[in-house]
Amino acid sequence: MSIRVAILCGGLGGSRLVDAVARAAGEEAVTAIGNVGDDLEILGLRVSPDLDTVLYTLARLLDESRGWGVRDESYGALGQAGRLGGEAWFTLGDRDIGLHLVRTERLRRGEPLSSVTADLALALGLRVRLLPATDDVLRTKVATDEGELDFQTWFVGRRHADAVRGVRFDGAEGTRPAPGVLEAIVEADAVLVAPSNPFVSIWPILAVPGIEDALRSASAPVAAVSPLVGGKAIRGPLASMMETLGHEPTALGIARLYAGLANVFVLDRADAALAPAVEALGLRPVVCETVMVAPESRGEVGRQVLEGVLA
Ligand code: FO1
Repeated sequence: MSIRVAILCGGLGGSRLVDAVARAAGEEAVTAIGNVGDDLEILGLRVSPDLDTVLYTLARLLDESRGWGVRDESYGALGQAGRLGGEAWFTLGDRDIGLHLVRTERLRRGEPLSSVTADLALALGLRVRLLPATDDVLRTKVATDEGELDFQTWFVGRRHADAVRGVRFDGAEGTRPAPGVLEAIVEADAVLVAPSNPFVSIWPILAVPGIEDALRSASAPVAAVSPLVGGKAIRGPLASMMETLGHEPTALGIARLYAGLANVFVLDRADAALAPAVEALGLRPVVCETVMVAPESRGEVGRQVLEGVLA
């Protein structure tokens, strides 16, 4: 019988782990549960960056050097919108806009995000199951010294230059897990928390009532993969966020965030010396290869992570 792996994911690190496990165990083995706190409405379009990064990564369409959007893009539509006075600070390529048009139209007709996402995945030829954490509206807000900012205003508009003082998930209390999310967690042979930013990629998933409880009651191992390697994030502002939010910017600092929620912690070989301290937190450490920048490296990382977590 094939295994079933549920992966909580957001952003680039999330999409890479989904790809890694899909390469190692087969796409059908994977249910990816994606963050929607980064979603935005811009130029009348509904954009779901973290879901799209998973779709584009698996469909081999991602611009791997930027880590978002479609490779070999053109920007005719956005250029024209900008010349006509529209918002052009959030870079939407022409092919990407095509996907947003389809999603937006179907959402306006009243279809839930989960069924639209499932159809997009199917149309792209994917066999991974990709679920938004919720079909309801939940938006990440970032507290800074300049006041509270929408996630993408902080991240893209202001290039995440403002120190983060806190994070909040607007609307989370009223949301429900999307269909299939709780079942995927409860029925999995392994639940993985991807090497995504805990504060703005994983916490918004756990903010959906019911998801954290499902993780805590899962009979399968729940394993968090460290997004910090040698004290640095592969990409993005996580290391500086750890500091401004009062946490040690190392894999051990990440392990402390997940203690009590996960029971396994995967850390890179570069951080092997931290394994005893991770164990002292009550997390079983798995030390293996975790860097997945090169697509060709991912199958082996997926294999090592699964082997360690299921041991
Ligand atoms: N990130 C940027 O740094 N600048 C952009 O202009 C930008 C546009 C964009 C368009 C579509 C999409 O799916 C993602 C996009 N991203 C952009 C990335 C994205 O905002 C963030 O990486 C994630 O939300 C963080 O997980």
